[in-house]
Amino acid sequence: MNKNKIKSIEISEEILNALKSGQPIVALESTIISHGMPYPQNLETSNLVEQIIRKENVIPATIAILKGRIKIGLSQVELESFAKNKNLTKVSRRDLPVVISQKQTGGTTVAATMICAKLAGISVFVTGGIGGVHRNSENTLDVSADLIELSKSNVAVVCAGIKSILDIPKTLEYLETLGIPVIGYKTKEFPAFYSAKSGFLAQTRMDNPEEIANCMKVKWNLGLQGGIVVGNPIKKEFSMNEKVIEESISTALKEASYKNITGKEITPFLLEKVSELTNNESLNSNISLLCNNALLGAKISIAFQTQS
Ligand code: PSU
Ligand code: MN
Repeated sequence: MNKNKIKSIEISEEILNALKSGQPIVALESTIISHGMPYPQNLETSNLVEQIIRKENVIPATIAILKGRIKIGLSQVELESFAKNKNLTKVSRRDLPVVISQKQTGGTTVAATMICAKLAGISVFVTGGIGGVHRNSENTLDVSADLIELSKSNVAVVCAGIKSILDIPKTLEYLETLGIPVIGYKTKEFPAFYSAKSGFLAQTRMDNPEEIANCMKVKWNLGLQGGIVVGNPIKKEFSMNEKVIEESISTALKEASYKNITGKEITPFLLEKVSELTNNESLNSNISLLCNNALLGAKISIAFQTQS
C-alpha cells in the first residue's frame, strides 16, 4: 500500500492481525445501516450479523467512511454513533473521492464496499440485496453502479438476490453482459430478496461453499477481473407473500414518480416506503435474510482461505 492510501484507510487492529495470519474475513456494507434500516434496528442487526460471523471463527469487517477516512472494522462506539447519525451520505463509487476529500461521513453501498474491501485485501462480502437495473430504465437510464463495480473488483458478493423494486430480468441480462458469474445457492432460480422465487434462472446452481470458493479461485486465477454474485434465497418461514410485496412496490414507485424522486435517493426511498406499507414485515424479512447471508458468507470465506 502506498502512503496516500494509508492516509485515507484505517484498518482495525483485529482485522490487520487477521489479514497477517490468513484468518478468514467477511466484509459488510454500511448503506444498509445509514439508509436501509431505521435506528435502532440498524444497530441491532449489525451487531447480530457480526456475532453470526464471529461464531464461525471468521472476522467481520464493517466498512464505512468516518470523517473522510475509510474505516475497515468499526468499534462498538463508532457503530453506535454511525447508526444514530441522521446526516449520513450514501457513498457509491463516484462519491468516494468527494466524501473523503471533504472529510464527510457516510455509508458505503455495495459498489463502494467492494472497492474498500479489495483495497484492504478482503475477498468475501455479505449484504442483503445488490442494486440493479431499475424498472423503467429505458426512460431513466438508471442502472446501479453496483453492477459496473461487480465487473471491476475481485470480490464475491453474497446477497438474497435483488428486490423487485428493480427489473430482475434486465439486471440478470446486464450481469451476463458484464461477464459476472451468477450463482444460485442450493437453487436454480435467482432469488428475489423478500421471496425465494423470481421466476428467472441464475446462471448455475451450487450446493456448498467449497464449490463457490473454487469458482472464485478459478475466475481470478484466469485473470478475469470482477466479482461473483451468490444469490442465497430467504428462508421459507420469513419469505413474504409476492402479491403483498408487488402491491407495496407498485404504490412506492407511483409515489416516487409523483414526488419526482430520482438518482441516488430512489433506492432508499423505495426501501423505506415498502417497509412502511408492509407494517415492517419487510424489515423483519430483511434482518432474517441478512443473518442467513452472513452465515453463508462466513462459510465461503473459510473455504476460500482453506483453498489458498
Ligand atoms: N437494495 C436493498 N437494500 C439496500 C440497498 C439495495 O435491498 O440497502 C442499498 C445497497 O447499499 C446498494 C445500494 O448498494 O442500495 C444501491 O443503490 P443505487 O441503486 O442507488 O445504486
Ligand atoms: Mn441509480
